[in-house]
Amino acid sequence: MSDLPTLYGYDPSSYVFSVRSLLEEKGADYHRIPVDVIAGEPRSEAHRRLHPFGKVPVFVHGDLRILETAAILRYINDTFEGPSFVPENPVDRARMDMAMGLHDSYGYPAIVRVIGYHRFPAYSGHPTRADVEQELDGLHTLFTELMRNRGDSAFLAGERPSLADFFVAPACFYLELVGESTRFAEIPGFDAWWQRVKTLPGYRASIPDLSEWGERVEA
Ligand SMILES: N[C@@H](CCC(=O)N[C@@H](CS)C(=O)NCC(=O)O)C(=O)O
Repeated sequence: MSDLPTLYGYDPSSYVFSVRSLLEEKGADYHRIPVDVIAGEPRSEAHRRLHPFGKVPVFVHGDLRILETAAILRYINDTFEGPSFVPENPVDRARMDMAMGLHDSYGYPAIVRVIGYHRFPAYSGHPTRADVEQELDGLHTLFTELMRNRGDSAFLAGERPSLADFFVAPACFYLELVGESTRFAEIPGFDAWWQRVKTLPGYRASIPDLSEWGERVEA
């Protein structure tokens, strides 16, 4: 399986952002095939042959097709050269998996509503300000729990960055972008962690070009 892998994705997608961050950290070479989420391309018949639920990212390597960002991140971590971002000890691995699971279950759906309110209301079902406040309350609970899980560690699951940091970082990027992140600064440890993550080269190199949204974000 020596062929270059292919990432089907939409750069602004937070999940695709995570995958690109890890590929950058690994220094991996790969093909990119854009699939425009806002234009509805993931739901096309062609894309559904790759992902029956019409989502990105999809990662193809040789005969292997991987769906689900957590699985893609694990595969990239385990298969490509470069440092590992999966902690060796089981306690930190559990903390990493827990952070990723919490973000998937309680973070991502809220992020879509909050960002959608500001940038793509039709795509996210025209949330009201009251909906956004409710989602931000949920995100406050999530980040509080993530910081509790982090404890005194520098990163979400230990002293070194793990898959969890790359998984959660895009959510924080977007909350900051739309001016909804100030309330999280009061959560003990949150800001110190977030400023640390922002220095990671893979994260910085993967900040999406949002010019189609009329935005320009510096790394
Ligand atoms: N559980 C999936 C979620 C993927 C997902 O929700 N992707 C969004 C973009 S961030 C998407 O493709 N949305 C297209 C749509 O719903 O039309 C994963 O971990 O990869």
